[in-house]
This record gives sequence, C-alpha cells and structure tokens, in this order.
Amino acid sequence: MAKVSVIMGSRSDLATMQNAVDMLKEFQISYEVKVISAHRTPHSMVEYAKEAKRNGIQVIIAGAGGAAHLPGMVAAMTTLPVIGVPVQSKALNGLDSLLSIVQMPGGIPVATVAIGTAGAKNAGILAAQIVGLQDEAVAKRLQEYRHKQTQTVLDDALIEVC
Ligand code: RP5
Repeated sequence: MAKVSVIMGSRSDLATMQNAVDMLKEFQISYEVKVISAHRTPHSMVEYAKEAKRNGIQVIIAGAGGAAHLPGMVAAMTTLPVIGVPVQSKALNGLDSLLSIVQMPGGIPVATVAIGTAGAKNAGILAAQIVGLQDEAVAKRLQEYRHKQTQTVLDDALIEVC
C-alpha cells in the first residue's frame, strides 16, 4: 500500500515531479504517482483527496504550474499533510505557481517548497521526514543521507591552496 501520493496537474509536470519520486525511492518508501487536475478533472480530484487517508496515504505531494489550484484544493479536502510543489511555468517562470500555492488563507495549510526541481526533491525528502516520524527504518536512511551529503561537501571543500 502506498504511503506517499505524488500527484500533478498534467503529464507535463512529470519531469519536475520525478525528482520527488526519486527521493521516495532513495528512502524506500512506497508511493503512487498520478495525474489529477483541479480544473480538468475536478471530480476525480475531490474523490481522490477524500479517500486518500482511508487508502493508507500518509502524505500527499501535489505539483502544479500556472494557476496552481491543485495543492490547495486537495488540502481543503483532507487532513493529511499536503506538500505543494510550484512547477516552473513557461509564461512566468513559476512565480505564478509559487504564489498560487504558497498564499493559502489561514486554516488550510500547504507546505510549499521552492519552484521546480529543487522544490520537488525537497518535497520528497520532507515527505520522508514525516513518514520517518513513525518508521524507524526510514528515519535511519534519512540520517545516513544527511551524513553522506555532509561528507561529500567536506571532502570537496578545498578549492585552492597557493
Ligand atoms: C497545470 O497547467 C499543470 O499543473 C501544468 O503545470 C500546467 C500546464 O499543463 P499542460 O497544458 O502542459 O497540460 O494545470
């Protein structure tokens, strides 16, 4: 059963959202990936959001671009934590996506990450951190990931000695 759901407004978002999926793979967390659009398939979105918790999902990562309603609309229909990924749009470089997702009125939170691939990657890690609160094996993998990341930077720190 999937613990993390990765949804996106369009197949064109997949290249970005794959970065979240890659992190879930890294931490060996079960996931499902689906295209669900707030404006093109609104009824499926409502159904999916309402059933997600009952279906064993613990965290929803929702990516969308432009007038990016998906994360906020999904968050309105579930008490599961929702992480919003602003996909980089062509017209406004993702600033539209970011503002659409981050500016939720008080009462319905969406944990919004950075625009584009870095944001999607962080969404995957953040979802793992949430799952890791109750899953020791995932928490351990997160510790190892951090340790390796730090070590890589330290090993590569020396730029020049003259
Ligand atoms: C949004 O519109 C999607 O999340 C996507 O980022 C954007 C463009 O979608 P397509 O026209 O490429 O399907 O709903």
